[in-house]
Amino acid sequence: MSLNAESTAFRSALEVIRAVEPRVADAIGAELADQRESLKLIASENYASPATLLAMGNWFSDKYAEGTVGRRFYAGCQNVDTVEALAAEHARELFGASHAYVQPHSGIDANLVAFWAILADRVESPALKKAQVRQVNDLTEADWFALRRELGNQRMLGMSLDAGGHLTHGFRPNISGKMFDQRSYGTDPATGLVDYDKVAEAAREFKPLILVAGYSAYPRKVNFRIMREIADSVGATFMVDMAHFAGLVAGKVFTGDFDPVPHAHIVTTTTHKSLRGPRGGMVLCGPELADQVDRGCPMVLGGPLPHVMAAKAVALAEARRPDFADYAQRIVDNAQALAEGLTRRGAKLVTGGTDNHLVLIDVTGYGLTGRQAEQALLDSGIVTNRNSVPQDPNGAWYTSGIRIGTPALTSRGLGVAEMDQTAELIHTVLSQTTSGESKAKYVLDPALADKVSKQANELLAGFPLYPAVDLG
Ligand code: DSN
Repeated sequence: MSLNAESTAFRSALEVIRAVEPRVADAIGAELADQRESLKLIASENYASPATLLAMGNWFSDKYAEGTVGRRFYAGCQNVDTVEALAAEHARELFGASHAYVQPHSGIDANLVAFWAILADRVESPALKKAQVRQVNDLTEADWFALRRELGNQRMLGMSLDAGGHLTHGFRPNISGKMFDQRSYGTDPATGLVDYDKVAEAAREFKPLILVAGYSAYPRKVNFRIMREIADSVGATFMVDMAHFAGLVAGKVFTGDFDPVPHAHIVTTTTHKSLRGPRGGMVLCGPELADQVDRGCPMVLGGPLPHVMAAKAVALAEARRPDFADYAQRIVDNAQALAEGLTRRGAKLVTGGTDNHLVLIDVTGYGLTGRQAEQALLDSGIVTNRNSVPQDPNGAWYTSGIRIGTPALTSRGLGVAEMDQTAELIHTVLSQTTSGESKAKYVLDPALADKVSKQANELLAGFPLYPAVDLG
């Protein structure tokens, strides 16, 4: 696509918006400027392609399309059917899945759809069975009471939050922690790695209905073949939330035992992290759960977002191109270079390194809390987020870790040499910051923050973001 086409498209869109509410047009332009200037190391963020972004701004946004392809609760969905079917086809082909449901609006939504499908498939509830075969009017108040009782308090075993698990895997602040009786498996205190024997032991004791694997802050691969064996040994449904590493699965960096799709009963993901698509979610599964998954809307989800499904189709088509595999490999090469650069300079990393797209620095090694480190880095033009580390002494708010990820900078074209420079900037800030009088306060010389910020900008200058987009 030529420079002119992209610039013209975005300039024209902003001109149309500006005529109605100029402050929105200004904010959109300012967001691009901010993203261009910051060293974005948030492990869950990326930069979608112009084609993906443009596919979202159109008339599909105006359409209701509850139901599934060819079976809608609204008339006139033929074009929505086209894009939903395309997105699902690309997803199936890309991941080798027999079924793909591309309607979830986010990762939380995708997980709720999966939980519903597993409950509906697995829980022995006569009332639920009646409700499923559309005899809802025949259900008595006692049936409904029984249905709620039978669906509630089912058991889920997932990775603990401080080991890198996700809030939606049964933790109290999320609805999954209120729906399910949850237990966690952690990581080995000495190595920081998942101890599969301990997971098996926890599964034998707890006998979960659902065994969940997947993480948002674990810097290593998970062996999904072993996890499936553990699930099978206790009759659990094995669910993998691959939101963080979907791009590495798509790009065939995670294969064999480390590709969740052949091993899990059901796989959920977001589409906007390492997969580099629009903000949204997706569920992959085999034929056994497909019917229940397809009930996601209106069972769990609000009306699908056809404009986002159009963008998912575009992004998934991009991920099927050979150059995406190269991108995925560079994400991991960059994360490993960043980990090596930090370790060489004395940083303490959870598990001592990384196999994936993220690195978790234990900032207690610098005498800081995660919150202090996050803000000091932000003052210096480096955008990261604080994160718990295993057995975190500072709790989930202040934390003791900084999570950094490479999908976004890799999309910009930065490589291993620039990762070493990035490690130097991060280490400089963290080693020059001292703890203040509270877990949130810190002392950092503003001149140093300014100097690092300028160096970060110089580093980025060689790798322009959206180089073909000139907003004028
Ligand atoms: N918020 C995402 C992350 O940053 O990992 C997960 O939901």
